[in-house]
Amino acid sequence: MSTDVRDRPSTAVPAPHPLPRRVGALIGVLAVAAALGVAHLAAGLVQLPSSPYLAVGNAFIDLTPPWLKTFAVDQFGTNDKTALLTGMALVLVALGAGVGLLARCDTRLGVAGVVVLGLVGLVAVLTRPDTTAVGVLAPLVALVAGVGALLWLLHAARTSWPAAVARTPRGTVLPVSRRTFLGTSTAVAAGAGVATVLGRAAGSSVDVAAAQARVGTLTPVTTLPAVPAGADFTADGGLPFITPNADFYRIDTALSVPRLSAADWSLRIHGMVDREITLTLDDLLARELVEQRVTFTCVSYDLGSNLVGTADWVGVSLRDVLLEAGVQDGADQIFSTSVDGFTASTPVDTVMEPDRGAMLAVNMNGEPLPAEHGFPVRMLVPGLFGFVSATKWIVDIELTTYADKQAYWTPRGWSDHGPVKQASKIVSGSSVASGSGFTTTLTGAAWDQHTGITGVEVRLDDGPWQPARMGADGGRDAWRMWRADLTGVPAGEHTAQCRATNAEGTQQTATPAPPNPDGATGWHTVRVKVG
Ligand SMILES: Nc1nc2c(c(=O)[nH]1)N[C@H]1C(S)=C(S)[C@@H](COP(=O)(O)O)O[C@H]1N2
Ligand SMILES: [Mo]
Repeated sequence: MSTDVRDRPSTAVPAPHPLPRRVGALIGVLAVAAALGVAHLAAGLVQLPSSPYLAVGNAFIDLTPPWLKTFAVDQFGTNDKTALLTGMALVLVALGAGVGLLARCDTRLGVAGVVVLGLVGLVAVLTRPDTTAVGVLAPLVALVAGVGALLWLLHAARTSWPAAVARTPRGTVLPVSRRTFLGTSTAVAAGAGVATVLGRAAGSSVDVAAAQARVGTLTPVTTLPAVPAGADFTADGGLPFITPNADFYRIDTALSVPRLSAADWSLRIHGMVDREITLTLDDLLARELVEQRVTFTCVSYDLGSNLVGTADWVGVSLRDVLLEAGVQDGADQIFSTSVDGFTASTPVDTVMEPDRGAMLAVNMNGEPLPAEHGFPVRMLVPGLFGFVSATKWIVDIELTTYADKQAYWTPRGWSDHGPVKQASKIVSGSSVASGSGFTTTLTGAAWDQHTGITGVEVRLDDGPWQPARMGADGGRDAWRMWRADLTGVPAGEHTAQCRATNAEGTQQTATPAPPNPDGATGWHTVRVKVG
């Protein structure tokens, strides 16, 4: 692609020839990549979740209007975060290319473009609830790296594309060497990659495993009996009664899992209390520990979805801690805050019920809380949806009023009270030929935490309701498994439905309601293929 200009008059001053467009675009993309790589590294080194990339993503999540959030979850389900990060990456590639095209024509414009992108990252980091003064380091260093990479690449490119440089006094073009640009761009790309990888490694170097080992296996004063035999129907395709930690659903507003060391953690209890209390992990573990078997449900549970699971939790009574602090008259809201800025509004009345079992949990299924589920400490209240009660990585509890403070989901169109809704779902269906038709076996789960489930009925094709065989009762705060064998089912497609009855004799309502604003209702309905 070298241009032969020897036949032109040697005195002519060529107009500054812009670089090929694709080179300009590539330069912009690489400069943005360099900035992000350096940002990751800086964020990792200062051990803070201050990576501008994640901060922009988090800010985006927090600012997402409810309709867009619903759309994203509908489209991508629990992959909505991957979709967001991928979308952001594509947008950044486009913006980087745009900046590069500007820089190709006018260096100053390109620099201005990088600065604008850098400032967006800086603002996002500054508005994160978990940013400290040192947290602005990452976006600032990133900005410098981005501008530096842009200038370096432009220089290399202009050296490499002869038409873009002025001629030598003798009128001959400089030797054509694309190698300069190739070398520089490879160096920038490799540097960005290495910085990202190192940043990740540094960022995850808070040794959660060591901190978890310190919590170890705890000895509660009240331990649970083993899950009764016959509590589940896993052999028939049903769910296990206890959900393994690795399979337990996860809901996080933030993009990265906070990694706390046990030594750094403390919980402040303040606001409308007689005595403010600050608890360290040692303080907490020195208290009386209790164990409870509790089923968690997310308010986003939609008929049949997997946003429900059961674990054995060990922790301390939240009521006892609050009795020590002395809740003042008029306080009706427990406002809990996570280290990542998530907040939940929990009714004081519910938590202060003597037999409610609201707790600050430190163990999940015999292990220290996994980082994903809130290590070192999370809150939980049997019978309330997670979004109003189950704050992970909890660091602050303020006694206040609903009139004074709104938690994370409230302004986003969700209820500020969240008792779980009585529900049942079909988990599996299988059929075997018997006689002239088939026997169809359905398994499922039913829950109405803090009340308990006594029965489940199933039906096919709006036929008569038939009682299911109930799994052994694992306690009123846990779900109950069921299995039903429907006989004489003809081959073909059928509609199966289930409904539960709770310990108060209330039958699960048929009235359908979506998850928003305070939980889904209705009968779970599935199509089963027989034969
Ligand atoms: N810090 C923090 N805590 C949180 C959330 C969150 O996004 N951030 N989500 C809540 C919601 S909506 C639910 S349903 C439960 C889920 O807990 P899990 O992720 O351990 O299953 O955690 C609650 N606690
Ligand atoms: Mo949730």
